[in-house]
Amino acid sequence: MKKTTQLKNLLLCGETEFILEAHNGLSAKIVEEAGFKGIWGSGLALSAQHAVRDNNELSWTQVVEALEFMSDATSIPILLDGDTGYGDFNNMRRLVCKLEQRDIAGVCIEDKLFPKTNSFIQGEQQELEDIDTFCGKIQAGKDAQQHDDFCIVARVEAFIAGWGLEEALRRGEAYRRAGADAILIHSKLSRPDEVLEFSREWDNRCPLVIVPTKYYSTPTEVFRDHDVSLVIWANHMIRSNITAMQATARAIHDSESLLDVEGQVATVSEIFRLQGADELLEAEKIYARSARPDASAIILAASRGQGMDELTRDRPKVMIPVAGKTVLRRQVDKFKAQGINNITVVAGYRSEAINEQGTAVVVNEDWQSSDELASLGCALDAISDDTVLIYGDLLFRTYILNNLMDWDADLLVVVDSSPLELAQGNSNDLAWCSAPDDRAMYQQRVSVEQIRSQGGWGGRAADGRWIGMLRARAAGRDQLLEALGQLRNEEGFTRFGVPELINRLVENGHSPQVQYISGHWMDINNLEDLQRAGDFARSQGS
Ligand code: SPV
Ligand code: MG
Repeated sequence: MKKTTQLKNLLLCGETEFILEAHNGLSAKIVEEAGFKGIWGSGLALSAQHAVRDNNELSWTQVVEALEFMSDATSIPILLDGDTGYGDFNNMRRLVCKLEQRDIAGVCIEDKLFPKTNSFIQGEQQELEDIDTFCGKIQAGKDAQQHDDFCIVARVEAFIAGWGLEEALRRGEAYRRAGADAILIHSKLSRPDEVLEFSREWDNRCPLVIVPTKYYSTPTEVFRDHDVSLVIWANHMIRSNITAMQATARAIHDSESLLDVEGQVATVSEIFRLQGADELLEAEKIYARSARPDASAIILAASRGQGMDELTRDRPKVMIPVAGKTVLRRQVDKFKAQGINNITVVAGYRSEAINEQGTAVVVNEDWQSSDELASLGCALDAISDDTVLIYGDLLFRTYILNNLMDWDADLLVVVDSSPLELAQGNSNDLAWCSAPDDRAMYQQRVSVEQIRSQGGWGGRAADGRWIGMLRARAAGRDQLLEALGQLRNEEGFTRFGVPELINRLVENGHSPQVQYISGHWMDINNLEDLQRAGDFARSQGS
């Protein structure tokens, strides 16, 4: 329902309704979440939040700007405390026009002179506007409004300025005739006598609005009994704000610590919630395509590493520095550069020593008696719709990951076809593929058929070596999870590595694609590798 209509309904529904002050987007949202059906855009509070006086020191455009944030943050109507309309009838027309453009439901104007002073500061000395002039302002506002239900509330300041009931009624009646949708009768007394007297005489000629700031101890039932249409709780958000902020500032200053206040203040996540941060994350998934919001990386780093006793006494292999940066940091930086920010490290040996920023660490507690797939099983939650799985001891040139992410395949493994790699006598993770690397410039469509260490396969020479990097996305993710689930139920699962998983994917009828590369990577298996790694990292931008 349009906000103007909501406000009109509050005034006309025949019940006593309540609205609460707000002074910015956040307080407006909090008012709505508390259950209020409307918001009072208090001039006092809007000025006070900027530490300026309620004397039109805040310009009307600054007021309208603040209201826009409040309106954007909420779905309930805002009744602006529009002071005197910020000028004459012409200023009033422009105000109404601008308020409607910002979806503000109504404005209350008071019969004082611009620049006004708050009613509770030397009220008696305040001069009232000439009745006819004020009626002209109301009429101009009503004529200017586009939507029928936009509300103009006329505020009678006769009691504030020291006049009696007769003058208050005379003004109220004139404003009603001029077209006001409701009359706000204000009083600075600590008892409700003036407004109750007025309401008796007013006798429901049109909706009556009150602001019980000074006569706050009056039971609300009394307002109901006097047919008050709308009660404005006019400044209690800004006042509670001030009290809370003063206490917090004092506590932090005096203790030089945050310890005492941490439990007393809203959490940072509560701020995020009020700002609607979740919605942005969802929207990024749809619109910010280049950021790979769904992509994740899983780094297998549970083992200690063989033959590096001293170097891995207090840390796992991935935390050994290579040319000034740990192997893990090098990998994480590459992932982040690709927009992959969801990075999980599966740790085991000395897991507490893994502390690279930007990673989540999960621990394979059985790292000593289990292998890679058991580690992967510890990171099931991290397997997203687009997951890169990588060995933690891998150094590689940036383009290898870039190409991996550019390739449009559901399952993709990186295979090094360089003869040098094959000739080194290292028979780990040899790969047999549907075709050898043709070294052509164009992408070959090749799938992997078998990965194994030691021994041959089918009497054929291997086509290369799997480097310990794969990507599973979309349907490939489900296929990978299915294969992992099957292997989990098999005897020997604790000894299985990622090659067994790839082979099972092939056995299940899937075709993991091969991205052939030629060198430009290394893994660190011993001290000799480590010595080479420094040169590799420095020379190859790895
Ligand atoms: C305001 O909230 O700014 C008001 C109400 O105008 S009062 O402060 O009571 O005048
Ligand atoms: Mg005001």
